[in-house]
Amino acid sequence: MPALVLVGAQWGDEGKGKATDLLGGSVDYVVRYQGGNNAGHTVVVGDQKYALHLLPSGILSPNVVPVIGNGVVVDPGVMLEEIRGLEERGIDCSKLRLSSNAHLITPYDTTLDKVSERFLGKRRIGTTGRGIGPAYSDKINRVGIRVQDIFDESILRQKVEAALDQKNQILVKLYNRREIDPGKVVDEFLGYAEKLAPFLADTTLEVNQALDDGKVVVLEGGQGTLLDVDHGTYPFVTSSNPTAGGACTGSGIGPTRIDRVIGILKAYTTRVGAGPFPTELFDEDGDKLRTIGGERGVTTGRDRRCGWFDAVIARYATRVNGLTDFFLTKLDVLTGWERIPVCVAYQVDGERVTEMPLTQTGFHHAEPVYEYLPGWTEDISKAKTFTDLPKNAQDYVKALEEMSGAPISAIGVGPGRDETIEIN
Ligand code: 2SA
Ligand code: GDP
Ligand code: MG
Repeated sequence: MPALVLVGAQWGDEGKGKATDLLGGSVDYVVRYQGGNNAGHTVVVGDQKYALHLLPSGILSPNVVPVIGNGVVVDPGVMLEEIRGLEERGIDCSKLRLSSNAHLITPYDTTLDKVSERFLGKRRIGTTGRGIGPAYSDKINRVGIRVQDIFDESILRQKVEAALDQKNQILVKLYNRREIDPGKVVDEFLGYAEKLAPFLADTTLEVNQALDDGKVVVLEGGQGTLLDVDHGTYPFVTSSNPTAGGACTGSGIGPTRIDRVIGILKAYTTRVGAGPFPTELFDEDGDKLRTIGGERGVTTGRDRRCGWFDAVIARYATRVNGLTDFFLTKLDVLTGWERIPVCVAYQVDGERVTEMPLTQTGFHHAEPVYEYLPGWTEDISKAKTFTDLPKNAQDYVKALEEMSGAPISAIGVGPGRDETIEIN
């Protein structure tokens, strides 16, 4: 059996956690392949709500082996705390596997993330402040600390000292902060070794073997396509590759193993943090989407920016991820509008474009061109089949499908596990 990828088709928070959880019953492995505890994946099971930041959403399904792949950056304290919180609620985390090659988020990464954002002032990215960018730049600069390093004290000490030689200069001279003591970082990390040891694994080997044995593997993306460091709205992006290509490098499987790439697509659009957002609303419609949709950051509690559906970015997501199908989420949130604007193209410096503009400046200048679709007022949260939806809601879904370039195979009509319409 092959692997499938779940990827956010917009700027994250499309409902990937719920989608992963939905597949949980028929899945053997759920692998996170990028990002870290900047993610906020919400899963609602009955009357219980879980907010996962680092752990794969598959952790909530008893038969799933959850895996933190090599492409993830791990804050070990946060990881142990998240496990503790789940175990307190009766969730068994003992099957969790942690790649020995994953990089660690160090205390200096978190400090640098926060102080550099403050330093940027108006030009800040609006990061989650979890040390994600600095940890990935350590990795690329070859001064990163990996999970395996905390099991070798002498290597750990050498690496932390080497990294801090450089970082302390930056902290003191550029940011006017106090030096960080390498000895303290080493002691803190050594203190995690015993607790992390049971999870340590050659995850690439295990996941490939699982595929050889006919198991079903889901590769769970964090954030979303437009936050991808290569394909997103750079520099207003996260520092990893949430897009489908990242699923291979971040988990250590080859592209030939993947036969399905599902884009999770919200029926409108949201974004957290700074950066361009053509369909953003600054009026009461925006407030209404935020309130009804509960659009607040799961990790930082920040209000999410809200706007209408943007077919240009949906098409772009289909292309750069090679999407096979979409899960459309939060259709219920759109109940009650008389007509619903959908962005079908942009006006960029006097020219109409139907694909992403060539340059980031073009995207900053993009003005949405709207088509207006008739809305519905009926409660759709109990709908079980496509034909249970009011005609206008059906037409809205069909229009989005046509504009976005891939079939819609499931529709979310509420946050709960069972509030989903599957389309065969
Ligand atoms: P970072 O911290 O370096 O990854 O931030 C860089 C940009 O990426 C955005 N980003 C996110 N956008 C949406 N959701 C995310 N996860 C949380 C959630 C966010 C939260 O599920 O709600 O709680 O605020 C997420 N993680 C990173 C971020 O806003 C920056 O624009
Ligand atoms: P993720 O980061 O992609 O996993 O998404 P988040 O958990 O950050 O945000 C999605 C939010 O929408 C969560 O609060 C989910 O419980 C909720 N949600 C997911 N699908 C639906 C849906 O179809 N309808 C409604 N009303 N809420 C949904
Ligand atoms: Mg989220």
